Parts: sequence; structure tokens; C-alpha cells
Amino acid sequence: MKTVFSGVQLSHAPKHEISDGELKPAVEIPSRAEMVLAAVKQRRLGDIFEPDDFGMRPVRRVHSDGYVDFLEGFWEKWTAAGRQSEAFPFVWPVRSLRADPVPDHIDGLLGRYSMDAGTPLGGHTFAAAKASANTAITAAKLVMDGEKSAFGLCRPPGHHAGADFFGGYCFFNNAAIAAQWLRDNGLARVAILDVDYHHGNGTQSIFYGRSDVLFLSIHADPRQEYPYFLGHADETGEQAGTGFTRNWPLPLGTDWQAYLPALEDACRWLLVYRPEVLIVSLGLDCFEKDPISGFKFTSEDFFDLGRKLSFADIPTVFLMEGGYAIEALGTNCVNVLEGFETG
Ligand code: OKP
Ligand code: ZN
Repeated sequence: MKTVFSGVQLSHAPKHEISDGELKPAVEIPSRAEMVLAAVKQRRLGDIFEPDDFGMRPVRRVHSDGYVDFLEGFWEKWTAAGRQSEAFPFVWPVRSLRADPVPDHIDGLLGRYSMDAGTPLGGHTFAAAKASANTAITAAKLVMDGEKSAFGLCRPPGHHAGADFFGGYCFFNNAAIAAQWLRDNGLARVAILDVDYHHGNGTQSIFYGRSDVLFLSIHADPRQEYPYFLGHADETGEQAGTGFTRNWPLPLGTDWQAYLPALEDACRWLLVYRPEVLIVSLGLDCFEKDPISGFKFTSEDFFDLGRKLSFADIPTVFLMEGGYAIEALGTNCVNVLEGFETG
């Protein structure tokens, strides 16, 4: 399987995150991608390619102009306001407050275009997020051009980012951008299966009213886990998209055996929908030793996950999302990809 990766993605290097009422060491850090890249090389998964530059058009097909312009101009505004460290939002236009007009002040903009205070922004965040989106599109293009599968080693991740907000360590929604790019380049039906431990709220929200992109997500129950406010089983789409979103919230402590029925259910929906391409939002944070998650996958189980996904026999783009057990991340990720290839 071919891998796509850009070193520019390493330039987003947050130091801290707000978590558990403290400023803690960031977990979504460059070494995550480095560990996966090392495993891809060491286990000879296949050749590694730099992404092509698709420009900002495919990004703007998914994200609002206001949001893209905000991210692009953020560091200039931030430093012009006299700040030098990484940024966190702290005020949001919740119920009874107005999202429009969009504020001028950078602190207002940070709140208007975000969903949480756990996602640091720095001087290289925009460049890294752009490279991550290009990585996703390049992997999608490989599959559209005839590869049976491809791996986009994306970082920062994307699935929490909505049309006009960042959060959950995500800035541009790589999977959504790749799916939209495939649609814009002639494919009629694309499916996204999100196996990250956390619900892919951004991806779901982007396609909630549409039937041309099926969104399936298996994740920790939002009653107990981030992102808390989306990912329940009764969310199945709206209007033209009714029935084209499916969620499998599972309890904390779920192991591979308990996960399997949900995955098999999701695979049945894939077979019914018959997408021309499947995009897998590949989080590795269902791992038992993940520092911020509560499922119980072993490293071996990730082989079985890849194997299961291959049964659908659909051209498949894997895009990396979360996974924070740094030491095991490369092993777990390549286990999925090898499991898929060996079927
Ligand atoms: C991103 B992805 C833990 C704070 C967790 C957000 C988690 C984002 C996960 N104390 N904050 O889906 O892996
Ligand atoms: Zn996650």
C-alpha cells in the first residue's frame, strides 16, 4: 500500500493543552506521525509519496470562507495583538449569544470558529493543516486512479473540524475534504467509516443533509466521552440525508469482541450503499493503553480490524485521525493496513 506524507505536517507542534483543569503537555504532537512513518518504513508497507498541492479550493468546498480566512490570518492577528505563545479560545457564542456579526477581535474570532479550549493554535498550524488536507486528497487520488487502497498519514487529524470550526485537535476535516474532492471528480457515492474512539462530529455535521456521502461512526458513547454533544444512535441524517448517517455509541471498556457486532453492522450498511470509494477515518485510540481513551483493543486486534474492512472489497483510502499511545502507534496503524492488504 502506498503512503502519502508531508514533513510540513510536523511543523504544528503544540506544547500544551487545556485538560482536566490544568495546562498539560499536548498529546497531539509531531512524534505521532514520526512513529507511524517509521513503522511504515520498517515494515515495508510500500512507497512513500509527498502530497500534491491542490490549493485551497478543495478545502473551501467543505469549509466556509470566513473560517478558512480566519485560520490563514490567525497568527498575524494574534501576534499583532501582542501575544507570542500558542492560543486557546475561551468564550463561545452559545445559546442566547450571537454568532453573527463575526467579531473583529482575535479572542472573539477564536471563539466564533472553535468548539473547545483543548486545541492549541500556533504559528504553523495553518500550514500543517493545509499539508494534512493535501495528504488526504493525494491518497484519495491514488485510489481514484486505480490503487486498491492508499494511506494518507494525516496530521493534524480532521474529524472533529466542522464547516466553520476547529476543535478536538482538528482544523481542516481531511476525510470530508477527500470525500468532497472525489465527488467533484466524478464519483457518485462515497462512504466514510470513522473508527476513531471519538465520534467524528465534524464529518457528520458536514454531510448530515446529504445522501451522496454516507457517514458511519463507531465510538465511545458521547454521554461519557468527548465530544459529548454529538454521536448518539438516534442521529441518522436529515432531509435528503435521512438514513445516510449511522452511529454506534459503545460503552467505556469495550473490547474487540464487543466492538465487532457494531463493525459488522456498519459493514452491512456499506454493502447496501455500494460506495465507489470508502474513506476510513483511522483513529488508533481504541487501543487499551491509549492515555486519553477507554476502549480495550490489543495491538493484535488492529490486524482483525483491517481484515474486516477488506471483506467489503471497496477501494479504500485510510486517513489517520487520533491515537496517542505514541510507542505503539506505528505498530497499531500498520497492523490495520497490513490486515487490510492480506485480507
Ligand atoms: C481527538 B481525536 C482529555 C481531553 C481530551 C479532546 C480529545 C480529542 C480527540 N482529558 N480532549 O478524535 O482523537
Ligand atoms: Zn480520537
